[in-house]
Amino acid sequence: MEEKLPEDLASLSELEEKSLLEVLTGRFTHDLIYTYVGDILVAINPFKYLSIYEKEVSEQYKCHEKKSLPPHIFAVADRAYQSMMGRLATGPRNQCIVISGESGAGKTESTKLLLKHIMELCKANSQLEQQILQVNPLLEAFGNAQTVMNDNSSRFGKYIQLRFQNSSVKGAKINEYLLEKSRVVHQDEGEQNFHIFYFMLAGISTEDKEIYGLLDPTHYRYLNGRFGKEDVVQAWRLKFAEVFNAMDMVGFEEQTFTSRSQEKVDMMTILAGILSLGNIAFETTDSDALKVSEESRGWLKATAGQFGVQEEDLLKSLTCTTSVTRGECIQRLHNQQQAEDARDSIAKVAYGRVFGWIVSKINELLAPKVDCDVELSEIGILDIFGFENFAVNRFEQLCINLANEQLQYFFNHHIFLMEQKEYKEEGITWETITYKDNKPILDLFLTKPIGILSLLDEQSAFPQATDRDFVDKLNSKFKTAPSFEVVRSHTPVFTIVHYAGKVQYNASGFLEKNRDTIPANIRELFINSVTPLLSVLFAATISRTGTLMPRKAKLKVADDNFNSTRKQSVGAQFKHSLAVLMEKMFAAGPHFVRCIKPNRSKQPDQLDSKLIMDQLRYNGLMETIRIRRDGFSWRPKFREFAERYNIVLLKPDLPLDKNSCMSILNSTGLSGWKCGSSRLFFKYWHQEQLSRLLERLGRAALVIQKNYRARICRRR
Ligand code: AD9
Ligand code: MG
Repeated sequence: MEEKLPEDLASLSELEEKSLLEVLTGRFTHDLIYTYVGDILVAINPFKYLSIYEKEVSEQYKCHEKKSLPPHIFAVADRAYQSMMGRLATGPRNQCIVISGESGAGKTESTKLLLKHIMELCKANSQLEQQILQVNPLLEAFGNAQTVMNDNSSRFGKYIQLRFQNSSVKGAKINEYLLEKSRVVHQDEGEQNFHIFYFMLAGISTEDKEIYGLLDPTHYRYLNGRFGKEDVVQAWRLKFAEVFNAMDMVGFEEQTFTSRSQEKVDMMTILAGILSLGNIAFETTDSDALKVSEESRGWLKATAGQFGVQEEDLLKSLTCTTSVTRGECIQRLHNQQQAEDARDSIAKVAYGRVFGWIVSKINELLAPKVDCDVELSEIGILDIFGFENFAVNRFEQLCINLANEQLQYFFNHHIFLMEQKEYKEEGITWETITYKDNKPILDLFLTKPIGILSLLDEQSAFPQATDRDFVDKLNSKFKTAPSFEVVRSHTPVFTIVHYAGKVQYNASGFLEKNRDTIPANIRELFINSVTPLLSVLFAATISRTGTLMPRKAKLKVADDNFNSTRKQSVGAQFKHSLAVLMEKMFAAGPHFVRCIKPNRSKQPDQLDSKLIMDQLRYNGLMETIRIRRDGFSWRPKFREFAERYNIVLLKPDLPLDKNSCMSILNSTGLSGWKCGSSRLFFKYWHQEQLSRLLERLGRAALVIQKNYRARICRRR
């Protein structure tokens, strides 16, 4: 089996797609879900429980030699941890693990396994370890939802940074990206709202339901009037208890004598308020004025109560916009559509704030408690949505695909450019190796002054500009750019040729989403809420580091969705977060995990070959395998090589230098290798040839080694 199912795809002599697939399929049918491509770990989602994460297994992957154990996610954690500790080859102390793959491929599960193993490695048998492990269930309850692709799909991206002093963990920090807030108000067929709503409605006691003003789940429009069957509801009930437990463990406000903590009560009340808000409907009167429909009166009252605001004030912020122009207060009445949009944007912003609060609270509680002059090292884990190409692609897909383009660039840089750099340093000629550089696509998005994002900002700054104007501008500026395609259509669409394929974007709503403003009267409404948490959430801003800051200390440019004249657009914020992330990652030692989804139906033991090949291709793995194979995959230092192969010359006490290496190699008759200034460069097949040679010499070598050791001992 070993012979047929190699653990490293880069070591295959046949590079045909067929043979790659054969290996992966063969391994998968034996439940070997992990395979290497050089240093990269490929993980195929098994969609079933495997007993490979038990304690005995994790014990083995502690400070192990990479080649000595089968490929495993724990091996990646171990390598990152050992590198951070400076125990492996030299390189930066800070490490980052980049996990990629499409929705449902297993990124979040991999993140959790990495976290778990790193906690084991640093023997952090402390309260802090438990706190760190509880972060995920908490984030998942508020940031994950059931989608057609994945029953537990992360609707936000995250970078978890674990901070260490020497070998022990001292704290953690989370950066979150692009929470899909639109899910609060709308879900496509077969999808659900964020988990927390279901957990809450299933888990809450009848008494608490009354306190929070919650009714039967099927009443709520934001949940599409649907709930779960009894067994599902039972599971949600348990999850609800788990979330509250996680909040306690992480250290959210202690329970008070009333046995309820104020912050948690507020949080639940806000969530209940969001559900009630969704049920408010509007109708026009005979006089063309807008009013809340008769059946909605009760919902309006309930929402106002839950949000802790006056009913009239809430109504006003739904039915009209107030703006101040040259000191004069101007009110503009909404039509029905505008009132519905205002309602939905209040729900989205309130939910976004609750999520932001959870993250900032975690960051506050898990911040390292060490003197500021203590230098901490870091392992970061990036779990971010994969490349998306749907029937209709919107602003969210544009941002997600830009992030993936940036990650692909990082990957290319590491794999290819670093490889090239090393050849150069060692004086080896870089031969025929080429790769697809996606820098031009990144430039198309990010270049100043006229990248796509800056053009979008420019248009967003004009109140009268339309999405069509934006696309017209794109068409005129980029019509000759190789990664851009003009689309002739009545709808405002354009195409980008991404590294992973062409994506057509529909720009309807781009300007609005990029501005993401909330009307001043809505902010005022919430600041004046008698619900303390709500008031704080709108009176404070969430800083780029993810902590809540009082409004006074607010940065010049707001970071979240404030309606401020100096507010940064969503595109600009995202561009900034990406730049910060990249800066961190480029300065760290990278590790890559490529997750692969075996089939679309989430079934165990089923493998769709075409689906696998597509993912290998746009994950950059095919290209990597080729480069690894075309290049010199094994590069031992002179000393390492001479030590291991001096046996070939039957001279174990040979000096461990370049000359000895040359003598050894000349005597083997191998060809095609190269000699650098400090190390040798071999193709993958050289290693096999040398091990066969060693095997042949095995007996003789053993005898010689024995005699040599005896001689040394006698000398001592
Ligand atoms: V998304 O982009 O957030 O929609 P992910 O994060 O890539 O997606 P996730 O980790 O959530 O996917 O995995 C999807 C499901 O696959 C999980 O809920 C598990 O049921 C299943 N899974 C993933 N990895 C493993 C594994 N190593 N062992 C067993 C797994 N099941
Ligand atoms: Mg996920």
